[in-house]
Amino acid sequence: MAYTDILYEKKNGVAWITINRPEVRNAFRTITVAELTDAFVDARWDPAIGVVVLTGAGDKAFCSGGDQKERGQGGYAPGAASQRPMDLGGEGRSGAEGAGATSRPFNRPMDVEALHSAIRHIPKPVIAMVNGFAVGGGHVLHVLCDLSIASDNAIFGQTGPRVGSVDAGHGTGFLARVVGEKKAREIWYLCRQYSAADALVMGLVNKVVPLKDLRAEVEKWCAELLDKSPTALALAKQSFNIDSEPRAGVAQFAHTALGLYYQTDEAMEGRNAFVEKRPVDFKKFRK
Ligand code: S0N
Repeated sequence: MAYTDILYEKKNGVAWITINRPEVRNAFRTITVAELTDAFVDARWDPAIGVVVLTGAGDKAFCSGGDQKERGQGGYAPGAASQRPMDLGGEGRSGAEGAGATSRPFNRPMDVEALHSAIRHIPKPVIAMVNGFAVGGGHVLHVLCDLSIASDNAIFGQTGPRVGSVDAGHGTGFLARVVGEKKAREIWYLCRQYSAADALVMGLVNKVVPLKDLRAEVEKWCAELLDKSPTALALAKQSFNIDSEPRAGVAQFAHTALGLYYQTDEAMEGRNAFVEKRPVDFKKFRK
C-alpha cells in the first residue's frame, strides 16, 4: 500500500507503524490519522502479526499531536485552515473498520476517535516506542498503547488548554486510570512537560533506555511477546479494556463537543498563538 504520511513495515511477526513527518515533530494531519488507522486495521487481520509498534520518524519526536497548521475554525480537515466552520460538516463514521486510507479521497474531517478505537481494539499488544516529544494528541496515542518504552530524551505532556483543544474522552479519563486523578489533572491543567525519568516514576511508561538502545530494547519486548499464547494475550487485553470501555461512549460525546469548541474564538486564540509564535491570551474569555 502506498502511504504518504506513515511508514508501515512488517518484519518477523511485528508491524512497525511510523509517523513520518519529522519536520513538524510528527504532528498528525487528517491523512496521517486515516493512514494510521488503516495500518492498525491491516495489522489486526494479518495472522502473521503478533505485536504492533507505533513510533515517530527521527530522534526528536514520537508525535506532537494535531497539525496546528491544518486546523481551522471548526477543527482539522484538509483545507480546514481556509474554510468556514460550517463547511467542515458533522461527525464522521466512528470505529476503526473500513478506514480505507488509500482508497478514498480525503475530503472529510479528521477521525481521531477511529484511530483510538483501532489501537484499543486490535487484539494484539501495541507498544509505543517513544523516541522524543509525545505531546498533545501524540501523548494520548502513547497512553492508549498497551505498553510504552521510552528513550531517555523523551518528553511527555498535554498541551490542550494552552493551544485551545482538549481530548475529554480517553485523553483525560484513561490518563487518570494510568497515573491517578491528581497527576492527570496536573498534566492537563498546567500543560507542563515531563522527562522520561518523571514518566517512569508516575507509571506512564514501562521502561526508559538510552536513545541508541531504544530499537533493540523494543525488539526484545516484541520477541518476548511473540513467544506467548496469542489468544491468552488477546483475552488479557480485552479484559483490561472492559473497565475503561464506557470511556469510548464518553469519547464520542467529547469529540462532538470538541468540534463545537473548535468553532469558538477562544479555541482559535490557542491555535493562532502557536502558529504565529506569540504568547497566548485567553484572559478575555473568562466567564
Ligand atoms: C513538540 C514541541 C514541544 C517541540 O518543540 P521544539 O523542539 O522547540 O520544536 P518547534 O520549533 O516548536 O517545532 C519544529 C517545527 O515543527 C512544527 N510543529 C511542531 N508541532 C507541531 C504541531 N502540533 N502542528 C504543526 N506544526 C508543528 C513547528 O511549528 C516548527 O515548524 P517551523 O520550523 O516551520 O516553525 C513544540 O513544537 C510544540 O509544543 N508543538 C505543539 C504541540 C501541540 O500543541 N500539539 C497539538 C495539541 N492538540 C492536539 O493534539 C489535538 C488533538 C486532536 O487532534 C484530537 C485528539 C482527540 C480527539 C480529537 C482530536 C481532534 O482535534 O480532532
